[in-house]
Amino acid sequence: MLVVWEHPLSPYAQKVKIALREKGVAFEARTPAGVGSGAPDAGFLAASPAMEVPALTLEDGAAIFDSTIILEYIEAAYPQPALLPADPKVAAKARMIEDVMDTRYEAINWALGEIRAFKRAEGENAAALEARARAQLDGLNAWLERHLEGPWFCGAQFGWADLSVVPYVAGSAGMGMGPARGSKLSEWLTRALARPTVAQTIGEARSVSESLATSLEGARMAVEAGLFKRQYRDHRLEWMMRSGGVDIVLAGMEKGNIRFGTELE
Ligand SMILES: N[C@@H](CCC(=O)N[C@@H](CS)C(=O)NCC(=O)O)C(=O)O
Repeated sequence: MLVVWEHPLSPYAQKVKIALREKGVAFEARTPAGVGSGAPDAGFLAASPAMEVPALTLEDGAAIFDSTIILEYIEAAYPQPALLPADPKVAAKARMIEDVMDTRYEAINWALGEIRAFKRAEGENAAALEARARAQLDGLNAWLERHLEGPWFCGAQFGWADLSVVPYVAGSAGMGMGPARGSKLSEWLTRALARPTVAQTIGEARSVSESLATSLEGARMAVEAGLFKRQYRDHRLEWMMRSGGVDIVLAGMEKGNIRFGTELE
């Protein structure tokens, strides 16, 4: 059986699980020990040298990392039902939406987590960063609404674009930063969350986040002590640098509780 290396809270992993569920492909979901700490278990490292979830291990042992590459594999290996629109122009639109979500939108949700869960900023500093995040989310939500052309992003069929948007918009909504009530995007979110494949995947994330809430103090202390190093890379690092979080990055480097992208060997 396929193995999906994941963490239920990872939006990238959620994309993959929704796609497999839409296609009715059975898989075993495995959360690697130590994921996110900077020192995960060896079996996972073999599948994902960058130490990121998701990764997919095939029946013959071959492994694929990166959610977009995994989605491409799934679409080619299990073509029905198609998730990527047949029209090349519409397919490109779906991929552009995915890219915006994976880079720009994800960075904002992630930064909110750093501020709230890991207390990287407090008081006025936290309020200023949150205000930037709110303004950026409003901008992205407006951009998304301009691309919403029917019940789903690419028309009549739920597909690649929708499954790429829902983890992130559900994530910001879960932090009280969702789209405006009654907006087109909020109605789309309600529709998407009612879909069984999405409901199951987001439900798994919500139950993990409820149980994590009780152990969050432990995780925070591990980060504070530098035992758990959060990954500041790519768009996440850029978000901090341009949204007022330079001090957070510098403090994290000093305390040794942040790290950058993994160097492959
Ligand atoms: N480009 C990758 C990004 C995956 C990613 O960033 N995953 C995060 C979880 S949301 C992760 O595993 N980070 C590793 C870490 O924090 O150590 C993809 O699309 O799969």
